[in-house]
Amino acid sequence: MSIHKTLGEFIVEKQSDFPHAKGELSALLSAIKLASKIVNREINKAGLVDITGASGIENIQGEQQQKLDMFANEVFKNALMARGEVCGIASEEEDNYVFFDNQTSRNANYIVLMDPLDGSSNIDVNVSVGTIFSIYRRVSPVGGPVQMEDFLQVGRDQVAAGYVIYGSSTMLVFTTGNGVHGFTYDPSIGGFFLSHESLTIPKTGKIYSLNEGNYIKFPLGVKKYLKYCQEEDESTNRPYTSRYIGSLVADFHRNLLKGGIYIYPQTAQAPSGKLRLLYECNPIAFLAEQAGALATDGYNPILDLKPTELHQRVPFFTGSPEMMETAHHFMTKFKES
Ligand code: P6P
Repeated sequence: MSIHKTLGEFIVEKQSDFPHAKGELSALLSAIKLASKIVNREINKAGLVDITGASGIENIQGEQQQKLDMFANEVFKNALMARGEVCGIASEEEDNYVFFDNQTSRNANYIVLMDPLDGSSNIDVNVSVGTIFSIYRRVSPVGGPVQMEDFLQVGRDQVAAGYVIYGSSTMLVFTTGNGVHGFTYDPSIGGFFLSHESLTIPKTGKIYSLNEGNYIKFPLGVKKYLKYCQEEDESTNRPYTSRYIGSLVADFHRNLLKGGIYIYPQTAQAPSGKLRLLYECNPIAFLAEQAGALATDGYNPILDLKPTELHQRVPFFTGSPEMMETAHHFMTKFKES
């Protein structure tokens, strides 16, 4: 009987592939594994206990914080602090960054940005949700408090990124710059086992994912691309298929496996786009490029954008390279001032 490789065994085997490993990154990913198991357990019984639904508290985005959002934030924050490899975190659920001011953590080399539970409004209706994380080496002096500059680094400087998808199965998908690898959780053993090594997105696909309810306010280039997807043309396998779960991690994960494109452009409610650059777009963009996909703001690579604010939003396009090229063509041709 073949036993799949655990995450820890995989990292040991690929030690040379993880230039930052030296055990620190392995310990950091191990903290993420532990936290995701705890969150997974709560999500799986969410319907049975009073932990679903809104907390009555708003986050900095002015959005209703779901109880599980806050629970997941505390679980990941505590797991990362306890492991001693991280000196600070930023989170969608925290107004500002958090310095881990204890003897061990303040001398740590890494910072983490995260969306602890993305798509959490889907939990009450039993739809897949996810955790997204982004890891950098700190740039401020080791031993002192973390600074905003540690968190406003360009996405291309990430040392690792990944997501946990809490779906029909729970998976941890991550990259350290040497490919994208997926580990599936076996609750009967309590471990993550290698199930998708070197994930690579199909060069093209037939799936487009965006919220067409926002059509009226889409940029003209998005409207033109959407109509392109819906036209009949056998030679290019059109019309494509619309698939939109409303959970970035779930939509991205499906498109990564099957090919496709995900777009969240500027809309009336979100004139700069809805998704956050630091802890949604940058980590997904790092994974995308490592898997042979592209990720842009409609014009420029996400990973080259210089962040200016912790919770800043950007338009987000990511998917199969040939589909992204076509979308880019329409965005450029019909660019509005
Ligand atoms: P809308 C979830 O709130 C999220 O941040 C992403 O996970 C998801 O793709 C998007 O927003 C859904 O937004 O406006 O279509 O409901």
